[in-house]
Amino acid sequence: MIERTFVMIKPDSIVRGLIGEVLGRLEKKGLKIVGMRMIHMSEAQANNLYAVHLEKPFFKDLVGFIRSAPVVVLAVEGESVVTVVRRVIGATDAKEALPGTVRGDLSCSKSMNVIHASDSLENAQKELSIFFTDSDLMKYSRLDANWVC
Ligand code: FUP
Repeated sequence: MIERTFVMIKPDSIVRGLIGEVLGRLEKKGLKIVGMRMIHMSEAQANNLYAVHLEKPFFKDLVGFIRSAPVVVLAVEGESVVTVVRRVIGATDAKEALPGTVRGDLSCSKSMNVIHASDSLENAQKELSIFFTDSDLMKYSRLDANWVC
């Protein structure tokens, strides 16, 4: 089934100059970027995105980190894209993330872990709606659509 998911290139990637590297991995996998914007996340957006972690001891640091520099927010479309992107990014704790995954190759940190992606279709829809309206999302076809996915 064609799905959409929310992906965010986090502040550590931006200040380390890794936007192209991270985007390239998604593109090379065959995933279609249908929305993309660089933003400095508002406190309201951060609280909304991480609402599930409100009571966690790391919540304040998490929001502080995510607002410490810009992020690139992405809407990504493809067959089973929620699961595919989660596999591409790897485990939350980058020390545990397997080589070959974005986090496994580019970080050793549990908090500054390069990239975020929604963990379910339900969360994808919720997270996309924090940053995008339907009219922000692009319609086009990748020429290699029948070759890579
Ligand atoms: P993930 O879905 O892989 O991004 O992981 P979680 O939703 O569990 O966590 C969201 C973010 O909180 C992580 F990307 C990093 C941060 N976090 C910490 O800083 N410390 C923790 O112990 C767990 C998560």
